[in-house]
Amino acid sequence: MNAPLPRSVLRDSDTDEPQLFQPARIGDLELANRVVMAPLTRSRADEVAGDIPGSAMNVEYYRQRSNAGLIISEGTQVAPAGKGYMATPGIYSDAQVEGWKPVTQAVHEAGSRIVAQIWHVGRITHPSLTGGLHPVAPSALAPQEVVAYTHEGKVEVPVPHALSVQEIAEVVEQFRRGAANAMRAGFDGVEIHGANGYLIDQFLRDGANQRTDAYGGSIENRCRFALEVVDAVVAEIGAGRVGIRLSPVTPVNGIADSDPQAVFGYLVQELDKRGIAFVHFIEGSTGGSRDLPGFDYAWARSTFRGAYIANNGYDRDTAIDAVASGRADAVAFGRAYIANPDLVQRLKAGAALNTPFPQTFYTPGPAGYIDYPAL
Ligand code: 8OZ
Repeated sequence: MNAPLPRSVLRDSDTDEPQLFQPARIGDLELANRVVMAPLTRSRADEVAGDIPGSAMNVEYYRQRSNAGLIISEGTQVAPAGKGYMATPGIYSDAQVEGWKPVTQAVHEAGSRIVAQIWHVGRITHPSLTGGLHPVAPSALAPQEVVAYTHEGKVEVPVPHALSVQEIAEVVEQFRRGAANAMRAGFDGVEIHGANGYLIDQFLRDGANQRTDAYGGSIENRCRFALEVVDAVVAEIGAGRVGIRLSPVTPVNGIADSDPQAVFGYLVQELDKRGIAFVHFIEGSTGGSRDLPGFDYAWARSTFRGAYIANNGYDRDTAIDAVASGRADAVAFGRAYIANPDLVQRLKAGAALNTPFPQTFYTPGPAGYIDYPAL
């Protein structure tokens, strides 16, 4: 796994190309360039067979995008209860591991690297998506104004079950097993999904976590679950193959917090101590404004000694500048990668980008998935 890149890919950095397009090392991973494909839920796994990825269409989608130095897979649930949307792939069953293998193989054959985004949605789901399992969360608080998209249409999410300490340990174990499975499936590592109001984020925030035990209250206690997940995953696969995605100020999925700088400031310092490969920051509001106040990303960049992957609303010029100026080690593109399978070639050439079609982001089938044209 992660054999040295061929010389043709790992060039000397003596070209006049922007650094964004030059090789880099992130943790244990050697990347051909610093363009990252962000994790993107596409809802095209085989749900009937058991949330299994790896259809010919899934393989082709990732193969087309293997120009990225690093691909972060779509969110992949570590357990049935961690699923919150239709047809998202899992990483807990042997069949799912087998399903991922042709995906990781195709990406490696194209000279790219791929980590699995391991995910638990917590309270952002409904029993009709989890095989009847009730949603779980740090506290029995329903998120405000959140609906689940099910086969029966939009439904309100129920008040979740507050996890017991024993159940928290079981979820940590599910993340650990997800990381082990990711390595068995040929991934180069994992990104822990700590963003966007899902289970880890729910523990971090005082708007969702009102526990009075060791997992709630103080900032240290609210960060405990996230750090136990990180520690378990690091123990399983090594710190050099582990990253985490965070969205300190994103208000989605009913998440709210009184002091993101304090919570994420502590968390970043603890992540730094653990020597993980990267932190992946959604700067501002996921998919929206970058100008939301509340967290100092430059501070995080200078505090965390691993790689800093920047995300949210970057274009060619701002991405080139972020890496050239040292504000980021790499830049992740989400919607641009949905619509532009050859994004790196287009960015290098300064070519126009295709327009993404939101109406096919989460629909089954190849339309809007593998049929966006390359240059
Ligand atoms: C869009 C649709 C479904 C899921 C996230 C995993 O917000 C997601 C997601 C995004 O991180």
